[in-house]
Amino acid sequence: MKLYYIPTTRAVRPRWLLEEMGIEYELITVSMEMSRQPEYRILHPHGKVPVLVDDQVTIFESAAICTYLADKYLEKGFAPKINSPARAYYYQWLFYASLTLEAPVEQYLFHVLPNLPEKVLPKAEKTRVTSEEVKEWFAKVCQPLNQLLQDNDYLVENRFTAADIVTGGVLLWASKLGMLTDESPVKAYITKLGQRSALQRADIDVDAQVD
Ligand SMILES: N[C@@H](CCC(=O)N[C@@H](CS)C(=O)NCC(=O)O)C(=O)O
Repeated sequence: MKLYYIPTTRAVRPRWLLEEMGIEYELITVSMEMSRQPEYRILHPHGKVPVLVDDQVTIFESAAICTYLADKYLEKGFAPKINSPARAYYYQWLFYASLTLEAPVEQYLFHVLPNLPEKVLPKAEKTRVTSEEVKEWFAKVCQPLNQLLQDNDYLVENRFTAADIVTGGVLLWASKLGMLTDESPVKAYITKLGQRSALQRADIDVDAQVD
């Protein structure tokens, strides 16, 4: 199984899950140069990470990879049983993280923080939006999570699943960007997730430079 990867990106999410499950994998760090090559574009049409290659499966999108892996190794216990009621909530949080929660975080990174290189986002393409506006949007989308996490340690069946990795991955990203300042159940949840040894192993190359 090969995971195409860049440290500190969304590619950490499937790596985190692989570490949680104790599955062996080969990590291939993708340089900017490699991501432009036609051979890489066959794996990922936009030249991004992560990509997972597992026998006949070549799949991109971090949440899809995590969902695939958790199902493939269902016996490891990182997804609720297929067709169980918990499974509906599991899907809810996986989709919520990718479609609702990540939007303000991406907006903050691209349009509020000043230090993105011109080649990543030309100044002319920056949207006029204030830090407060985006933080307010983010706080609003965090509300259902704060509500749930008031009485629960994890998102589904109150046990750690791949939904915590995908949602937690977005929240950890938001936290690193400085979007989460006030004490809240979400903040306590992120602190707890950050203490997981599998995440620490997956994020070990946090300071690595990739060209
Ligand atoms: N929705 C996709 C986003 C993929 C994505 O944007 N990956 C970024 C890293 S977080 C990337 O590969 N950036 C490198 C580049 O654009 O060259 C996912 O979750 O996998």
